[in-house]
Amino acid sequence: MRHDPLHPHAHDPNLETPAGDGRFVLSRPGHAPLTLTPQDLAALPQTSLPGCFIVSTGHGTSGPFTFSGVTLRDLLRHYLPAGEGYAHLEIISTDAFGTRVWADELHPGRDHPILLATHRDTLPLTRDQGLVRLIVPSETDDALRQVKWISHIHCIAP
Ligand SMILES: Nc1nc2c(c(=O)[nH]1)N[C@H]1C(S)=C(S)[C@@H](COP(=O)(O)O)O[C@H]1N2
Ligand SMILES: [Mo]
Repeated sequence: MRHDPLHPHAHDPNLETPAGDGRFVLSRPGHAPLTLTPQDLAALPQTSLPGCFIVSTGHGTSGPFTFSGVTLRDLLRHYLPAGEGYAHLEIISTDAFGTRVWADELHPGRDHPILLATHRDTLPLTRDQGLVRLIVPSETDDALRQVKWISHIHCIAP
């Protein structure tokens, strides 16, 4: 199979915090890209996920943390015009890491939603902690989907 840079099998976490202020670009098929800030996220419905662990094969497990922010589902409900579908999302970071999130992972029946976290244990995420970080509670192996320093979210058309 072709190597997919957004689906690595192993990865050493980047220890060098990239520059940035947490703003990221949301691109949607057929629309102009939008630049969003942590302040924009604060205006959307907030969700808290207690009991999150970051499980790194390289440097051990940290947590439990309560991450809070906006679910990806609520973000898309707000910014994607009603009825517009997408097949999956590419979540890309400033340091060119990332993951894919499939539309069915955002199904409302899921009890552990995927979160765009802006806070950890009620405090804003620091730059070292990722500023805006994807939290995928179902990923408990090697933290490969817990993407820090989000810079782009691309909605990919079906
Ligand atoms: N942007 C970005 N996010 C990333 C990584 C990375 O290199 N860049 N590494 C991942 C891996 S492999 C691990 S183990 C965790 C480390 O997260 P921590 O610093 O909170 O322990 O971040 C994940 N998210
Ligand atoms: Mo990791």
